[in-house]
Amino acid sequence: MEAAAKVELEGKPEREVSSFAKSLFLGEICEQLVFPWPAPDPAEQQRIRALNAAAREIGSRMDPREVEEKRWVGDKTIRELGEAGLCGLYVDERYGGQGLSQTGYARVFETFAQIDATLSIVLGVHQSIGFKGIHMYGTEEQRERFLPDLASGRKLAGFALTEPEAGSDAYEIRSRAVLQPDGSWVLNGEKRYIGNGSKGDVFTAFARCEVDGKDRHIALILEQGMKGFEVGERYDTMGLRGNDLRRLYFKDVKVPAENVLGEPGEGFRIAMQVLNNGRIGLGTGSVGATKRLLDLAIDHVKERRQFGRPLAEFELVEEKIAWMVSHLFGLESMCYLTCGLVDSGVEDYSLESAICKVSGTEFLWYAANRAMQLKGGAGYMRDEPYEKILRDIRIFPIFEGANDVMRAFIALSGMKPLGEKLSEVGELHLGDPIGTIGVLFDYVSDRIARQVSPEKISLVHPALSEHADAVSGQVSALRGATEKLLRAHGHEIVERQVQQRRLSDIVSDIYAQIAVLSRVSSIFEDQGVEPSGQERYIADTFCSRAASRVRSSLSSIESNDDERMSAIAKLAYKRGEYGYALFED
Ligand code: MYA
Repeated sequence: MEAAAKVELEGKPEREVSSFAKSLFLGEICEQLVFPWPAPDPAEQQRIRALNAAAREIGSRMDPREVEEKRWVGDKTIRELGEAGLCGLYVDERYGGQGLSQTGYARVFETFAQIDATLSIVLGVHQSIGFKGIHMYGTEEQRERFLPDLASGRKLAGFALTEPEAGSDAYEIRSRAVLQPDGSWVLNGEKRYIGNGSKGDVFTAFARCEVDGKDRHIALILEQGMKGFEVGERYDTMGLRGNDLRRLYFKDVKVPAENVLGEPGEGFRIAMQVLNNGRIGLGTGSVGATKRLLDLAIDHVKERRQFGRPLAEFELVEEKIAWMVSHLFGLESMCYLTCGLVDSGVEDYSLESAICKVSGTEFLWYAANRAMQLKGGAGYMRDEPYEKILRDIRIFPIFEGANDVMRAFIALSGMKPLGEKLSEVGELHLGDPIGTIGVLFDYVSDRIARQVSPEKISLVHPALSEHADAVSGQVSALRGATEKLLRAHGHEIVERQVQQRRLSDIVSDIYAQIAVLSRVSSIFEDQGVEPSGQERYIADTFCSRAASRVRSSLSSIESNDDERMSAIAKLAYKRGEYGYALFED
């Protein structure tokens, strides 16, 4: 387990929490982690502005339709991006990078996302996941050997985890590396859906291996040109058509010992840690992409007149725009709070990044649909950007952890500390992890008094205390609901995915509200409450709506038709078709 963040809770001894979001499931709000709002580093701001300006300038010369036709963003574009410092944003300056914080990195990625989804994915595969492992876990020698070329864009990176039989169930990869007497590894296997496939020079690849007689995972740095490393056929994709998505084949590839990343056996942890980071990028990328959609939508509804007035004046149009603005404010707050947690050195942000990924990618999808709806018939035409945006972003809720799987992950790993806590006091016994997600609990029916009383948020600006109190109540209710589900289902909780989804949605909405409260508190403190009326209005609106979603999910945990839905699906599987014929065919 990663190092835990130590938090001094008022009036209580120092306690350890590994993650802010996980503590919410325990009914605790470790507010020192999220208040005050993480202030951006002023020295970094200038550099980010310059990098964003360079990105826009290069982007303005790129024609996204041409990229689709040629099916690549262009080697020249990559070269220019590299020369402008945009291919090694977080890489330390001594390796030729920009040394940006997670927050700085996210801000530049917002710009990429506003230019074109394909561009952001090519660069995201390269930096967010491709060589992130080398940056995080590489030895000094590996960093010196690989990072300068990667940060300058002279070389591109890729991330090779997914296999034909291991998509969401990433633990079950079958590629295998076998240790040789000379310390090298021989790798065999196959990967699929690998971005930058034929363009990449360096790949972080994952395989099974044996360590001390146990079956584990290993992370390897593969280089183009290694004997037996073959790039396979290209996929014909619905969107992101300029992303070079390929199969990779490993046929007795000899990987020298100096290309092992971290320790043999640590591979799965490395893969997950890299993905935790990548998932934040999809959240902040969604923020950037939605800003562009909102700009397009506002321009259109102000301009376009029907029934004698601008579309902007119709209530249903206002409702769509207001939804986009207020939800974007919540998502942006949540994503940048998460970046702030990473920058402050919190090591376990796995739940927060999964929350950003799920919330961001789904919000972006609905925002794109609504923006297109507002554009009317014209929005359906291919000379408008919407159809390409919709095709490009449709994969976001699927890759880097399918959202259903991420929801299960959020709920089950959130529940785990409470399950352990209850088992410590003799209420529940944790079983060995089995099943696909690997978090199981024994059910012991005896009830005892709760060990943890809910915390109240005290660091919020007084003008927001009403929402802070409401959120504190929701955190307490989240713990109550989690405990109740654990008691009711015991081991079977891993099978109750609809309930898991509700817990995941609740914790996401709580986290977003806390992020908004932290952000707006700091605005009030800097600028005063009176001049910040608009932010207050947005915060009020976002928190009230989020609170109502939380209430609705809590009530569905209590009372639902999950069993009926399950039965209907089983009947349909049995029939193999819809089966309720209204007419004779
Ligand atoms: S890349 C490939 C994407 N693939 C995935 O994301 C795979 C999804 N599956 C999983 O994440 C895992 O299999 C799950 C774990 C979560 C389901 N952090 O028994 P377990 C630890 C830290 O639960 P599993 C792509 O798509 C866990 O605690 N640790 O494992 C290209 C346990 O440790 P311990 C974690 O049942 C996209 C151990 O692992 C995490 O297999 C390109 C085993 O756990 C975690 N998260 O299920 C995108 N999870 O034993 C480009 C588990 O110590 C991005 N563990 O208790 C570009 C961005 C740009 C944006 C631009 C936008 C416009």
